[in-house]
Amino acid sequence: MGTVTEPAVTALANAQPQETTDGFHLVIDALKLNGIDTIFGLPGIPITDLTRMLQAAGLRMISFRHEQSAGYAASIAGYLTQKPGICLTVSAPGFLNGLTALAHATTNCFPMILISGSSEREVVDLQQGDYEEMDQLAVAKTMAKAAFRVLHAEDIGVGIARAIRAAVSGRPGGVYLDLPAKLFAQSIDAATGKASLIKVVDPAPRQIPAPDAVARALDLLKGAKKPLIVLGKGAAYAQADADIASLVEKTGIPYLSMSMAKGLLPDTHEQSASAARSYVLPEADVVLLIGARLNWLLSHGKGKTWGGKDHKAWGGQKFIQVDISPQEADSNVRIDAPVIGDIGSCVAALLAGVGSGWQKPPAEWTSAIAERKNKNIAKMAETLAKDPSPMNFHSALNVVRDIVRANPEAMLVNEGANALDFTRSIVDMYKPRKRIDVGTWGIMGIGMGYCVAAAVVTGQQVIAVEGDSAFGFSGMEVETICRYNLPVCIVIMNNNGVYRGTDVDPTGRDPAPTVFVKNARYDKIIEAFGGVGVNATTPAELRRAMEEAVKSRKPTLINAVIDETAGTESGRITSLNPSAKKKA
Ligand code: ADP
Ligand code: TPW
Ligand code: MG
Repeated sequence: MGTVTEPAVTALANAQPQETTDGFHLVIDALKLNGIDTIFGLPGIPITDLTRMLQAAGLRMISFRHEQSAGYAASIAGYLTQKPGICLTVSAPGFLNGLTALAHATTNCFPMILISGSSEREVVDLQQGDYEEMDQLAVAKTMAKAAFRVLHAEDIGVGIARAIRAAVSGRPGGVYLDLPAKLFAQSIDAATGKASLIKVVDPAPRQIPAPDAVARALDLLKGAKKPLIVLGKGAAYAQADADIASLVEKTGIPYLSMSMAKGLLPDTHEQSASAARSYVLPEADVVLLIGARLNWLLSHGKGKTWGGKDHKAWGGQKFIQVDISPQEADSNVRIDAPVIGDIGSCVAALLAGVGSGWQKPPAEWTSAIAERKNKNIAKMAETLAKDPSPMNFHSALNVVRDIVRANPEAMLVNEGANALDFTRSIVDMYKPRKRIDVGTWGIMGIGMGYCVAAAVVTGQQVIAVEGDSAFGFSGMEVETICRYNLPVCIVIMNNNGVYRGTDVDPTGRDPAPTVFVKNARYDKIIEAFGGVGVNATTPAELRRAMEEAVKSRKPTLINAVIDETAGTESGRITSLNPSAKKKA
């Protein structure tokens, strides 16, 4: 032991106790500084203390039963708020459970950040078998718009700033942020730490379209005899609702809403051509796409749906595409007039060009649409008025339709196959961003995570219409809904299985792969956690239960007993099933 010399002792005694901060606090401060107020996640090593400290710091920490649901919640929170939704998980398995949602966010163009704790770098990199060892950054890169790792406390500010910018700027998407365990405990000088944080200025900069691109689009639109507007969820995300409605109304052009764009204008709008979709797609001559990709959901812009001779043939339409991604145009068919920029700026520019003297589309076009539309609506009204026993999708959804009409502010969550397709076509939406569903992938499992996020982010009543199979993917989150006492009313369209409940194992040994326990009582699940469970076998019972749920705002699960023969294979997309040449 050396002896301490006299001057050193004096220096030690005179030094101010240095104020320090650590990785935990810097992460929290950086998130707060950027207006993040809610985290969706699931605790465990190395982030347990972070979840506690986030809560203590006044952020809302919503704790789930499975990371996938937390991730879906974060993804849709991003869609609803234009701020990145944050999902927080533990290492390897927790990270992987969150990864599906990260990929989903990227695919759907939702801004989300998956923050996962990770194990010790030098052990992971030498593959020496650390606790929950995995090279998470490498895995995430393939499914995220961007992926970052922070190794030093001084870099936390930059890491979070980059993650936010990457998630919300340009085409939004999923971002991965890797925070190794050791980072959280690193301590640095508090003033240095504070100075290292970045409040992101203008995270999603406006992108103004080029005037010549706007002029080209307007020229094309002006010459159209049978114009059509297609609104996608990018248009809903952009929150340019008033200008989009003006553009539609000033031009008088009929429009179609993609699933999550329903309600951008009320579905009951006279220019809505949804009830004549199969007529307008092949007939239209110029199509203006706003925030909608020509992917499988629009039959790739070609083939028979669009009037083409065979499944790959172009139907002859000219396309104008408004999108923030310059690479989207021509991905499936020729885009004659790409308008690249943010939808708010693009629609404003188009509106300015439309002015006041715009020639509305020829009456032959709009009246031909109206004729088909009215016929289809009348046919649907007839079907909806029937009261078969047992209840079918139509008679049950007729009730949901009325409840949503009476509560237009309510959020509607929807997943399943028939339960999805029938709800989309039967239940009208009246306000923007109220319908959230399976999205671009047609993914099952978003249900309860979306319910939690929708309730937390909007404070509105949530109504979920769930296939019995779809519900199973996230059903345990019913406990989360009860724990946070959220105003969620889940309606399970229980037809005893995937698509329908009638299949049998030809060998007679097991249940068929698509069939579940018959007459299951899903309503009992929520009772285990103090929620309200109702078994509804008639539309009247369903109506009473839904009205009560909306009035009380209590977590409610209604088991709607649906005729097990009512559904069709894959709902509306039967044609996408590969058909076996040789039957089993
Ligand atoms: P849908 O499934 O409803 O047809 P898609 O997910 O296919 O919608 O398309 C959404 C499109 O919207 C994407 O191509 C995306 O780049 C675009 N987009 C998202 N946000 C914006 C925005 N703010 N401005 C412009 N385009 C956007
Ligand atoms: C993650 C495949 C598409 S729809 C569906 C499955 C399993 C369930 C349909 O049954 P449900 O609806 O919900 O009872 P209904 O009304 O037709 O009876 N795994 C994932 N995503 C998808 N899309 C599937 C499987 C699928
Ligand atoms: Mg089912």
